[in-house]
Amino acid sequence: MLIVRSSGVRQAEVRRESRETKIYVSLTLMPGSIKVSTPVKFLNHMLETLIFYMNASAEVIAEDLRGFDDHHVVEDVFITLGTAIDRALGDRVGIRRFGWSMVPMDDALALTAVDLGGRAYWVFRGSFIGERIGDLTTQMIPHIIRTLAIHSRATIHAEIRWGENDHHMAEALFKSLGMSMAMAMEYVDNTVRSLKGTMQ
Ligand SMILES: [Mn+2]
Repeated sequence: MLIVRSSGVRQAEVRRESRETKIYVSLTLMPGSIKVSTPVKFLNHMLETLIFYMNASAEVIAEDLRGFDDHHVVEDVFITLGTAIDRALGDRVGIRRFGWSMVPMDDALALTAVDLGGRAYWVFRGSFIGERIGDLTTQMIPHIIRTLAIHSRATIHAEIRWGENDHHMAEALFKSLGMSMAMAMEYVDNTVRSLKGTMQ
């Protein structure tokens, strides 16, 4: 069951419930309070980072009804957050559309570029040293990029250029993604930034 409610004020509330997970996302594209609660602790850290650098405020609550591993809840959180971003952007008229950033964190360097023109595509380059960071499996990180791109209808190119510490590499990536999204989502003027005349 998918219930979507949105208004014209860059805000969306999305609930996604299945036999595997229950997800609630309330998103406003303005800085403010950030409340994140999922069973995957390192995911909470990355979600708070992403939302903060996206200049957004949000409440993200996730429950895992089966508890097999981190896969279902991580994927379903990003399906729901991506849907909320899509709804909050509405017709996308007036946004900058493109955003990019390169972010270091000590040893790690991450770069991302996004296009919010309405077409989903994703490229991820990079590799982690270990199989998990805390309770998040590192193979879910490229999967997050893919899921977010599909459901927010964004093109996302993401690269972890180098690094020696998986926590730093992941955190630099989510900071960079947040900054690129903030830049692309920023309202510029009342024009459609496409020669085609529409971003639908
Ligand atoms: Mn950290």
